Amino acid sequence: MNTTLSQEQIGFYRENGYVIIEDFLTPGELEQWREAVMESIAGRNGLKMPGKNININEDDGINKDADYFNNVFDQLLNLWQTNDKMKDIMLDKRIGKMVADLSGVDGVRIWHDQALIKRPWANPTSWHLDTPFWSFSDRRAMPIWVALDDATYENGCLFFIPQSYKETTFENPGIGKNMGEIFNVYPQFKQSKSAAAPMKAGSCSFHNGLTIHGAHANMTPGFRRAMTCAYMPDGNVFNGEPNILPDAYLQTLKVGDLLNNDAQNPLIYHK
Ligand SMILES: O=C(O)CCC(=O)C(=O)O
Repeated sequence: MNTTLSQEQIGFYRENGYVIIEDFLTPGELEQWREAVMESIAGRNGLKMPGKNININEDDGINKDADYFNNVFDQLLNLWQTNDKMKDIMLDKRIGKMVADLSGVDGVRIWHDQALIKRPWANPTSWHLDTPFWSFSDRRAMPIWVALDDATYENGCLFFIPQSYKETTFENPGIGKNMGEIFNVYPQFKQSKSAAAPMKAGSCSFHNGLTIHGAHANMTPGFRRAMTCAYMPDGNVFNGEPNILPDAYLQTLKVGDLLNNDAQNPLIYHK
């Protein structure tokens, strides 16, 4: 795994709110990730995430326009909790260190992982923000997005609005079926030039959870598979948003409680 970040890459991330790391995985590691992801998805029998009784083709109560959203991608969350190979992959402290170096935080916890499988002819992923969906509010949180197939203009590569993370807030514009709805909330970015992020399989990106981003439709008969994981800086507290937290755990939480449960949000790196 290519986990060494140059000062230039860190500087680019801090300026633009995203960075692409070419050849993050070796060809052998890419095969291991693909195998683990597909095995863990098969083991789920359609269950979207542990702790909630929701299947991948059902309304999860989190995203608007379920009928449309379920044809954006198959979204399976917290595979690390139900598959040991995924646990080894996702809890890798070298990735935690990359997140700490990019964001400047001391400790990094997993918020949730997710496989995002754009099926043939899938809908586009509308422009959206990530952090406002989550149960904590931290401007430094971020996901990694690892391409398991070549992500191209044709099959649904990511796009970012550079520097948008410096101005967006924790208000959630959602992710509906109108591609550009977010620009009604952030009119200052209506004229912005987007940055495309085509990637070879095994490359990855990190983006700030407050960077406006989206993805093309899949205009091909093939799959565009990605494995992602969102990271929460250590020390964050519950903001009242249920998001993906298991119902049983939610019942024990009140706003302001520290999110330090290692069974749900393991600490994968600390300086
Ligand atoms: O894979 C996609 O289409 C979108 C990914 C995304 O929005 C994310 O990883 O935050």
